[in-house]
Amino acid sequence: MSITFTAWPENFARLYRERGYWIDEPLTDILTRQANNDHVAMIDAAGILSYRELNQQSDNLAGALRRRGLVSGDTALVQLGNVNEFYVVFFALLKIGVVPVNALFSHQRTELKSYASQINPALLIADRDHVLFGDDTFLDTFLAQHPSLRQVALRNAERAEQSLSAWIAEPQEDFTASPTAADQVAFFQLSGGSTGTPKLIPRTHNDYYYSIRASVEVCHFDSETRYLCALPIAHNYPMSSPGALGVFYGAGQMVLAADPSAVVCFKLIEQHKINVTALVPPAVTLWLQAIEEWGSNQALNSLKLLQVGGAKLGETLAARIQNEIGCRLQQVFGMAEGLVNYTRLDDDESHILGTQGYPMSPGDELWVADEQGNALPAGEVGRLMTRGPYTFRGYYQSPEHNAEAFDENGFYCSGDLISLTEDGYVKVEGRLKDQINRGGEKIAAEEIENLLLRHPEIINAALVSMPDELMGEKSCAFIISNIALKSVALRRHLREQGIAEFKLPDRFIRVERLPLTPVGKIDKKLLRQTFDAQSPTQSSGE
Ligand code: AMP
Ligand code: DBH
Repeated sequence: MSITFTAWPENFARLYRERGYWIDEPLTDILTRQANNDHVAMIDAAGILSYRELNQQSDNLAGALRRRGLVSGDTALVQLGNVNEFYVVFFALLKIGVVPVNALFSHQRTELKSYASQINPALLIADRDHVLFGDDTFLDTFLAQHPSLRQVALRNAERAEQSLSAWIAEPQEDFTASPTAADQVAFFQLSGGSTGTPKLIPRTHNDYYYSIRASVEVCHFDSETRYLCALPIAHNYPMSSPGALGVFYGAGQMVLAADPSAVVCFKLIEQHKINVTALVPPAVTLWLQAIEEWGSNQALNSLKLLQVGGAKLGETLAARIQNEIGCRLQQVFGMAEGLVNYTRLDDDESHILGTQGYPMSPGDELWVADEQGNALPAGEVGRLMTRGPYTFRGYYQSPEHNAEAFDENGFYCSGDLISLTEDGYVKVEGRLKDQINRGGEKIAAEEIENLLLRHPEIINAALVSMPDELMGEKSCAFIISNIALKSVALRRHLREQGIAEFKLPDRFIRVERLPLTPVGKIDKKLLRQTFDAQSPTQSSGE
């Protein structure tokens, strides 16, 4: 059985094949074409895997999963951090046509439950090192709540029958892969979201493989590439822009960092002669601070290219990269839904510093819409509308949301406000969607508001962004309650619901009433103006 999803209309599918964007090969081809390559593919804190080993280990695991009854069309919930096993698991699942959701390692109970209830997974792969899976308490409840789960494998498990590493070590000869068809769903990507429940994005082999090949071409990844993956491994950006899969496609080498801090990364860059990495803007600021503090960028000598994306990079910060880090900058404006824009390696300085690049594929269609849906000319700010060979056509099982997110011609409205330059470069100018971009980590306001409303003393709540020098944006919850509530208590309430730490509001403000727009919605624009007049040093009102 294959997964139901919104496919591209037949005439588009034909066009994308004719133009060579869709090649009808599974994503596993990225690895199997290197099956006899003994060069290093991947390095984490625990070990090194060559391409041959990565391929063999994923064959082993795929066989082990088959023997345990997993079949094509099943789904899996996976939560692994920046460890080699992530890609052993990813390829193993694709090889047997099992469709995964890769949760972020920062995700907690609420996110995992939401994903599981959307996909009804047959398999759970998790890590004993994650706080939720340190013992069996959560696991037992989770299994009871999701009876679709038939198998569990744990990294660092004590018992062999649940041990991911034992399954990976099960020898497997003459393995024949049976991935899902190339025009079917390969895996689900996670949306940053703007609604109450986190949405899933079906990605097909054809569309995702194309986004990787096109990225590799734009970014010149090849066998000389030594890429540091310092962002969360499951995120679309380090997976595909060109990310780990781009490294594998080019037969380069990837090194995994536990986090993007300068302390961790500078050492790895020096040790492995890393020449390219991808960061979000706040990490760039911290790297520049570290260079100032330590008085040297010596450790970063090998670094040739720094990709920055996930949130808007200010021009002042951008300008410091070349001088102080001593490498080229590439801006990356992408989304798990598809469209990725890059500044090109040979662009002039004004484009690299002042724009977020332009779409990576000539097959990408992009225009700017006003509120009535009319196309706006260059220079004017409006909503980003896009469709193309690797931009999805619908969130998984979300007909109502899809009706709003797409126009009648299949253009996706990302909720970003942009303008186009005369020569077709994108500038990100703001956002319409009800989301906070906290240094690249996206928070759907509605998700947090719903959790706040579960508090017995909270009558109403609105989450909005407030400017922050380091993170770009932080989150502030305006709440109406009959009694004063301490922010520690409110954070505890949210933690008890089990959500990722980055989603906890940075500040709480109690108000008498929330301002409304003429149509009766909470006027978040007005709420955000609270911060316009404040200096950044002003203390938080709690
Ligand atoms: P997600 O839905 O989590 O994949 O996040 C995608 C969103 O991140 C985009 O729609 C933008 O709002 C934001 N984003 C990504 N890259 C950039 C960038 N370079 N500049 C500004 N915003 C960005
Ligand atoms: O923020 C993103 O989601 C993102 C940023 C850069 C992304 O998905 C990508 C590149 O592919």
